[in-house]
Amino acid sequence: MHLDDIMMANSPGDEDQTDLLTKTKPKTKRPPLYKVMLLNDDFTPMEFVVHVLERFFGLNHAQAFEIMLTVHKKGLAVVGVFSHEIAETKVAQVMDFARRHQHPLQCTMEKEE
Ligand code: TYC
Repeated sequence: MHLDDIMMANSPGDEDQTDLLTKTKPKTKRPPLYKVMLLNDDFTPMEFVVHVLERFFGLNHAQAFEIMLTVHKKGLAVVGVFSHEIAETKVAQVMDFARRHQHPLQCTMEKEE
């Protein structure tokens, strides 16, 4: 056995230097989540917003009233966090329901970072 062989040998678990750039990390990434938000406006009745929050977001009356008031006072609020597909469905349901009742209520979604 030469000295060079001893110096180059890798111990178990000690990878060769060339692997550092090529090794891939096992991907355990969860799918991204999306915040669904309601926006304030001057015309949609408060009770309509409360009804939307109960109907489409499964909130009880007290929770729905509280979030409605937050939107009213702050301009917007996150009303739930969902997968992309569920978030899109919620936004579409709210926008369609508001349009059918001729209220300008706006609902949007945004990727959660
Ligand atoms: N600002 C509205 C009003 O005073 C109430 C409102 C609350 C509208 C929340 C939209 O997302 C909203 N009638």
